[in-house]
Amino acid sequence: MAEKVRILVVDDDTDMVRLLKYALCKDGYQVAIATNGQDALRQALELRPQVVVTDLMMPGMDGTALCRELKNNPNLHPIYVVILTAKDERDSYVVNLESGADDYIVKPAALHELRARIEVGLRWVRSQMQLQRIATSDSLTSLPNRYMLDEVLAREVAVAARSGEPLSVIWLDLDHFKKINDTFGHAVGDRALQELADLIRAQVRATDIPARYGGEEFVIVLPGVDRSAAWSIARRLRQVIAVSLWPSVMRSLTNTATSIALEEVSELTASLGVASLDQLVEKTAQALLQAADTAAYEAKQAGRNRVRVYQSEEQDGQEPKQQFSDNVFATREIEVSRLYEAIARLGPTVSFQDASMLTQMRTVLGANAVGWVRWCGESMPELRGCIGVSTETAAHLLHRLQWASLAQTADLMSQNLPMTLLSDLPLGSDESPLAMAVGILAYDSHGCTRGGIWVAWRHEIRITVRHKFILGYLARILGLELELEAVRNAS
Ligand code: GH3
Ligand code: MG
Ligand code: MG
Repeated sequence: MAEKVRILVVDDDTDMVRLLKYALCKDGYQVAIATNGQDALRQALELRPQVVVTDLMMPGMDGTALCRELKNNPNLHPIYVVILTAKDERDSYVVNLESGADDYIVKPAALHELRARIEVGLRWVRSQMQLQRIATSDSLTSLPNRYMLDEVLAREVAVAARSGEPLSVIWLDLDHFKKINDTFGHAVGDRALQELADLIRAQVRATDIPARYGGEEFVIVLPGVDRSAAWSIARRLRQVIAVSLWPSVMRSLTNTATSIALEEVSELTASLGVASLDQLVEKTAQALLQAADTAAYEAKQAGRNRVRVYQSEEQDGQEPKQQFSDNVFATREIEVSRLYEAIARLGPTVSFQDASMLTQMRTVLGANAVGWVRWCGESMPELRGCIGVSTETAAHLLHRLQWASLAQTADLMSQNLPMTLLSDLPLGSDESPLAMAVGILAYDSHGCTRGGIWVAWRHEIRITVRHKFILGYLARILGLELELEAVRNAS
C-alpha cells in the first residue's frame, strides 16, 4: 500500500482545524493538527509533512515566522506551505510569499479549491524529491553519490571536531576491474558494481554511510568508529568481497551465455584504505579522504586484495606498523623458548575451516610455513598484539611439538620457496586474548593465499581452506584422517 501523503494543519481556531482534519482525512491524507506555531514546528520535525496549511494570526509564533522556519530547515525540504487566512491584504500576500510561502488563500475558502491547491503543492514536492534523488544518488548502485558524500563528510567532520567523537573513512577500490570490463563487457562490469554496492550495504550498520565515489571506487564514512574498529570493518569487507563478490555476479547472470565464460575468473577482490580523523593534523573532510585514498594506494602497491591503515609521519615513530597493517610479518624476534612454555600450558589443537562456497582454484604453486601470535595476556607482555613468526620459527616450533611431517614441509619450504604473505590475519581484534598459530599456507600461481592448516593453541584461530583440493593437499602432508573426512564433506 502506498504511503499516505502527510499534511499538517495549523490554526488557533480549534473548530477550524477539526473541520479541515475531518475533510482532508476523508480525502485519504494523513492529517496532523497544531494550534500554534511552536507546536506546529515541533510536529513538522517529527512528522515530516509534505504540505503545511497554516493560519497567519496566532499567539506566539505567527504563520509568517512558522513559514520562514519551515522553509529554512534543510531537513524538512521539500515542504509546501499554504497560508490560509482571513487577512485579505496585498501587503500580507507579498510579505508571506517573500517569507517562503508557496500559496496564499483567503478564508472562507471552498474546500475543493484547497484540495486543488494541495494537489498543486504535491506535484511540486514530488518533482523536488525526484530531483533530489537524481542529484544525490548514483544511478547504477543507488548509493549516495560523490556530491552527497562531500556534504555528508563535511557535516560529520564538523560534528566529530565539535564532539571529539572518532570518525573514520574506508576507501575501497576494486582490483583489476578494467580487465572485467575488457573481458566480459560493461554490462557485466556494471552488474559487479551493483553486487558490490549490495554487499557493502549488507555489511555496514545503519549509522555508517557508504557512497560511490566514482568508477569502481567506493567510500564508507564511519561516524563514531575509531581506527582499529574501522580496520576490523575493512578487513571483514575485504574478506567478504574476496569470497562472495564474483560468485554472486555469476549467480546473478546464470543461464546467460556469458556465465560460462565467467567461471574463468576465480575472484574479484578489492584493496582498502582506512584513515581516521584523529590521525590528521589538518582535520578536514578533504584531508581525511586523501589519507584513506593514500592507504588504499599502498594496499594496491603491496599486491592488492588487502587492507592498509593510513600511517601519518608522526605515528610511524610511535607505534608498530604491523599492529594495524594486514599482510605484514613482523621483523620483531620472538623469544621462542617463552612460546614453548605457553604452548606447553595450553596444548595444541588442529584447526581449519572449510569454505566450500568458494570458487575453484586452478593451480597450486606451493605453500609456506608461517606462524601467528596474538597475545594480550599479562604473562608475556612483550608478545602483545599480532606478530608474524618467521618460517624458521614456525618450523622450529613444529619440530618441538613433534608434528614431524608438517615440520619437514615447513623446513623444505623455508629453504626453497619465497615467503607468501597472508591475505588475512586469522584473528580479529575482538577475539580471544591469548592465541597462537603455526601452520602452512598454500598459494596459487598469482601468489594469492588460498588456504592453510594450522596448529592452533586456541580453537578461535581459524583459517579458511578455500577448496577441497587444498584441504586434501594439506591433509596428505599431515596424514590426518580427520582432515580427510572434512575433504569429503567439502566436496
Ligand atoms: P587497479 O587494481 O589498479 O585499481 O586496476 P583497475 O583496472 O581496477 O583500475 P583502473 O583505474 O585502471 O580502471 C578502472 C576501470 O573501472 C576503468 C573502467 O573501465 C571501469 N569503470 C569505471 N566506472 C565504471 C562503470 O560505471 N561501469 C563499468 N562497467 N565499469 C566502470
Ligand atoms: Mg580506481
Ligand atoms: Mg580499481
